[in-house]
Amino acid sequence: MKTNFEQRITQLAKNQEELIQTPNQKIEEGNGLFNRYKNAVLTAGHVPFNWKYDLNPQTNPYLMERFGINAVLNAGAIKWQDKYVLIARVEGNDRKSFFAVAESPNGIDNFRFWEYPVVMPETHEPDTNIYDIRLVAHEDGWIYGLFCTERRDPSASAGDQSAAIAQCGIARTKNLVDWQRLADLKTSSPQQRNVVLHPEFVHGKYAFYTRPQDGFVDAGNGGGIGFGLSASIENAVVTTEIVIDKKVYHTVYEAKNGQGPAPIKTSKGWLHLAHGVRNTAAGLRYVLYMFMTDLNDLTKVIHKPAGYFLAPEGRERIGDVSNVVFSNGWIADEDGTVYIYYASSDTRMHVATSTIAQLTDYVINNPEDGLRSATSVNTIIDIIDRNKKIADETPIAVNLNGQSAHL
Ligand code: M1P
Repeated sequence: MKTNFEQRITQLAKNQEELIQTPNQKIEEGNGLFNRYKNAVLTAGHVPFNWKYDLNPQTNPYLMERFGINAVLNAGAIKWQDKYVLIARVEGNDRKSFFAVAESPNGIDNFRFWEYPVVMPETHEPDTNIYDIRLVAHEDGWIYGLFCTERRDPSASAGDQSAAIAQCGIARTKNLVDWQRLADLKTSSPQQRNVVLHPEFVHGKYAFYTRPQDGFVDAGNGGGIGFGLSASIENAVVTTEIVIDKKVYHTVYEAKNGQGPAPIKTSKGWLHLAHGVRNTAAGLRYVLYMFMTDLNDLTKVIHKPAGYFLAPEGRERIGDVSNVVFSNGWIADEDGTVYIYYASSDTRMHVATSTIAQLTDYVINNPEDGLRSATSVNTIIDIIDRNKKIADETPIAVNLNGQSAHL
């Protein structure tokens, strides 16, 4: 006969296995651009229960959760040894984030955390909090992880316990287990988040997407996605940041924006996924948007459709920081499928799938932002007129409520 302690451990193990092994299903009704999936791919519930519970009845007679996990979000992504690998931001109940690797055989379900969380080495200046890693297999042969390292602002008064300084931490690895920490990126900006390494050398140098920002939360006079070069990666310094995609009045990125994962190279240009932020009466709203840069000049945006690519929907709207989607990881497979990993409301991870062909068509052919209501109306009228023309030339027969009609 099992003791109550043993029964509860069995239940914990069973619940966790059921969660991990639940097959995910594509939601077929898409927008022609991507498909969402029914289940979140990684949640606090996926974190191994032996990270949370002391399983010894002598030292934990109540089988009490000793280390609570609050959320699993903002994961970097990479295809590695034929597995779809996420390095997630795991946030404890204590508000501290750390990184942990989870892998899946197919990219859409069965994500399982590795045995231990990542032990990230530190610089001489210890990190208070680390989060939002971007993974890049660089042409120099290393896998890099660039992430935000946050520390208390040393100039803050004793009464101000929330003033922080965010900077870009850099680490590299060959096996995703042993990490070598390099010096934090140096730029002239007082705050840096959302820094991403470009996968190729540019003029023989390491290239970085940055996000110069005045304050910890507000972009202030800074903001925009910047771009800069550094001769060294061990002691990376970007002296000149060119803003390639700036904040714009009355858009989904009017308050701030940031590069998502590293861009994907296509025959037409580099595909970028980014997040845009605007303020509302209900607080900040984070959405994802896309653009394309020139193959020969990474500072030149050659295509940028209007508005957002993906915004929080349904249950994605609710969480620790509601009305947020954020992506810092995607995987482009050999067959052209793109797995877009995104977190909703700073709480859990999802996947959406698309293809290079669809994403390229989207960025090139969807209309640009005319920046005014009247231009939006003109864009719609143009679509209606073209649809009327095609309907006259080659009408499509449909059956609506038992009645045949032509569109
Ligand atoms: O809470 C939403 C996001 O806020 C920050 O984003 P940004 O760097 O653009 O300001 C980050 O803390 C991010 O982790 C978080 O998801």
